[in-house]
Order: sequence, then C-alpha cells, then structure tokens
Amino acid sequence: MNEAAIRSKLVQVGQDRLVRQLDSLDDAGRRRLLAQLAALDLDLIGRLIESHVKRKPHMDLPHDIRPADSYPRTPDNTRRELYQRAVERGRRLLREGKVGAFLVAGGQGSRLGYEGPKGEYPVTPIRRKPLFQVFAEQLRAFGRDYGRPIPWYIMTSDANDARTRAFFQKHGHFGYDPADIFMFQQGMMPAFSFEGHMLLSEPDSLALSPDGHGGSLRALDRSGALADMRRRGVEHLSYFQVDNPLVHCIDELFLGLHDLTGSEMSSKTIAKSGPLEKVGNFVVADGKLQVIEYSDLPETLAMQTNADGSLRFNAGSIAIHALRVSFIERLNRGGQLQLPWHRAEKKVPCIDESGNRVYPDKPNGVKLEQFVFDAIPLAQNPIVYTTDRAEEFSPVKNAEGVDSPATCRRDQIRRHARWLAEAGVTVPMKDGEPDAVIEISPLYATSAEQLRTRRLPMKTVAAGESVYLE
Ligand code: UD2
Repeated sequence: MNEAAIRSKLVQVGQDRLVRQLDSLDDAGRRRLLAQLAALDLDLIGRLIESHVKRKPHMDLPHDIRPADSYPRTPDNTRRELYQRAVERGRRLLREGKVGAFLVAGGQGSRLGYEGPKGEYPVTPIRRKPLFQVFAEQLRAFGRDYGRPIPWYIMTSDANDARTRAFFQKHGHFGYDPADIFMFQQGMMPAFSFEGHMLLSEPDSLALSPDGHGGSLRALDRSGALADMRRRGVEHLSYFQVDNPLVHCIDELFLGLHDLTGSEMSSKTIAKSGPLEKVGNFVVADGKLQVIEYSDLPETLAMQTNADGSLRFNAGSIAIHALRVSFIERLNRGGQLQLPWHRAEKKVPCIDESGNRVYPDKPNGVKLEQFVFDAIPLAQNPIVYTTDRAEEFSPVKNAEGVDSPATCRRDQIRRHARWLAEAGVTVPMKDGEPDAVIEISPLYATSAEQLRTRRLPMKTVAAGESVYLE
C-alpha cells in the first residue's frame, strides 16, 4: 500500500489522529510509522476496533460444559496394544523425518522481569544452561537416536527477534546445524485507547505487541515455514512454549497416538494443582473439545467436585500440542485465520495527543491476541493425552513464588533424582527432597527409560554432592 492509500484507510477506520501525527513528523519518522502501518491489516483492525476495543466482545459461554475425556498416561488393558502401536508409529515418524519441532518464543515475558528473550534465561541447576540450550540438546539427542535431524521452527517477534538470533549465533546454535533451524517472526498488533485510537510508544512508532501465540498459525504460513515443511516432508509439528524446561520436546507415544487416531491437533494435560490454577481447562463445550482459559471459566464451575471430592474440571492445559501440517495449511486457506481475538485491558506507556509521555498506573488501553488452543475446536478428531506434572511441567513465569526459577530448579533436581533412583542409583534424601544437586544433559538421557540403558558412573550419590551427567 502506498502512503495515500494508507492515509485514506486510516481515515476510514477512524484514525484521523494518526493522520495528523504523520503530518507532524519529519521524513524519516514518517517513513518509520508508515512502514509499521503497512504491515498491519487495517481493514481487520477497523472491524476489531468496533467489535473488541470500543466495547467488550459479547462472548456467550457455551450452554453445556462438561469435563473432557483424555487418554491416560499409562494404558489400561483395553489400550495396551494401541499404546504399543502408537510408540512404534511415533518412532517411525521420527526415523522418516516427518516430525518438526515448533517453539513459540515471541512473547514478552514481562512477569519474570528478565530483560530480553526468555529463552536466554539460565535455568538448569548446575550448568545454568539457558532454556534455548535445554531444548536444542533434547532435539539433537532425538535427531541422533533416530538418525534424522529434527527441523526446528522457532517463532520470535519484532520485540526479541534480533536478540534471539544474536544469542543463537553467539552460542554456535547450541550445536544445532543452522540449516535445520527456521526462525521467523510472528505478527504484531497495536494497542488501542478505550476510544479506539491506536496508541503511540514514540512520536514515530505505534505501541505494538505480539499478536498472541495463535498468531503462530498465520506466521507459519506467511514466513514460508509451511513451505519448508512440505519440502522436507514434515507432516507433524511438536509444539511447546519457551518457559518450561521439563517439556519432552519430542514424545514418541504422544506423536504416535496423535497420528494413529487421525487427530489434527492433540494436546497434553495434567491434573490441576487446585481449582484456580492459572492454566487453561480442557472441556467439551456444546459437543466440541476446547480449552477455556482460567480467567474465563466461571468460578462456580471451577470449584465443582465429583462425588469422591476430586475436581470435576481437572484437566489443565500445559500448552504442549501436536499439529498436523495439513491442518495448519487448511486454517490458512483463504488468507484469513479464523481464530477469535481475546481482549485484555493493560497499562500501555504511550505518547498522548499533546506529545507528552504517559506512564499509566491503571489500564489505559486494550491489547488483542489470538490463542493457539482456539484452533482445537476447528480440528478433526482432536485428542487429549494425560501426562505427569512432575515429569513434564514446571515453567518459569514469575520472579518469585509459584512457577519461578526457584521452583523450576527444584523440580528439575527432583525429576533427575527420580530418574537416577529408577536406574538403581541411591540418592540421599533430606526432609523429603533430594539432598544433592543433580543435572542430566538431554544428550546423556532424554528420559528415565533412556537413562536405564546408560552405564552410569556411580551407584550412590553423596549427601550434598553436585552431579552433572553429560
Ligand atoms: C499459557 C496458557 C495457559 C497455560 C500456561 C502453561 C494462554 C493464554 N494461556 O499461559 O492456559 O497453558 O501457558 O504454561 O496461552 N507467546 C508468543 N507470542 C505471543 C504470546 C505468547 O510466542 O504473542 C509465547 C511465549 O513466548 C510463551 C508462550 O507463548 O512461550 C506462553 O505465553 P504466556 O506466558 O503469555 O502464557 P501464560 O503463562 O499466560
């Protein structure tokens, strides 16, 4: 779009203020702001201002909300044979190079208070490996074991792309072949005032933020990542978030179940730690599997219990999915990804109409995001598989308290102590916690099962010892 077209579109969608702002800038500033505007879908933004910014979108809660069924972690008799076939299928997919890994790392991670991409955060207990390295080593281990490197798709955003690339460069891509890494940026959305004006962070810059992890499904298409998958023969993506070093980036059983059941989008669940834990809830709503975010599930439902006292809505979403590439292609057909937009009222530092900087102490604006789990009801045969919190979920989200670096370190040590114990090593305990600091490189073992096949260098860990296995 040329400048005249952008200006007339801005007037059409009620952004006269922005047109006046363009007039007030020098050439360089005007070019900068125009470039940002040209990257936006202004027609869509015009519609969203009416439906989601000036008013809260009317979101009817489905009438009939029931708990969702999920495949158990370990199979009962009726499923034993299915699970065996699923593991075999998962292994075959990996041997045939049909699985790609997909890390979403475009978010701003503001709650942790870490300046910079969250994947840089040093997370492991001994070597202080950054999150990116933990994932890279896991994926390298699977690539090695199955004789095929795993193409790794990494989504960043304008907020952290340059730093993420520089970090990978500086660390030699953590031993990954750069030819197997496809890094791309997600889209951005402007923040709006409650009256529907796009807010400015600088006189020549919109207050932009990433358009939500749901935007990944659009960005995979626009960036050429889907085309790259087609070229390589990748049929499934193993999707995970940047904040959870316990994630099994690749899980043969989960991928195999997903493929065998013809599911287009599969998800992992864990039992919630309590009724109000800040994770999405898997439910069947008006007959369709979907996730209702914790903030949207009415408390009366969240608190409901079964006859035995257990939580009725207990299936938490930990944002681990398997997605069929053909499903993502289908969602993008026609050029518009049809996922709902979620509205959040936020404090947005900005420049006001008279050019003053404003640092609000209460929400002054609206941000809009799409969520990846909203694709589940659009998928054929979506399934949910139950995993174990201790094995697979301990994210770093907050500087302190729950889901903090301290709890994540503790949970990594607990998991690796348990793996060692299962492999026959005596691990000292004190007050119910391992009395040692233990870290196992994914290149040494990606699971308890694999650790049992290694010739371990010790039979016993001494109290207070630091053990790093590589
Ligand atoms: C998310 C889920 C929650 C639960 C929890 C598990 C949502 C709305 N909620 O909560 O249900 O599963 O995770 O840990 O998703 N990201 C992007 N681009 C964006 C926004 C986010 O790449 O525009 C990435 C971000 O880098 C991170 C992940 O998505 O890897 C999660 O983002 P979050 O921290 O905003 O999600 P959270 O903790 O609110």
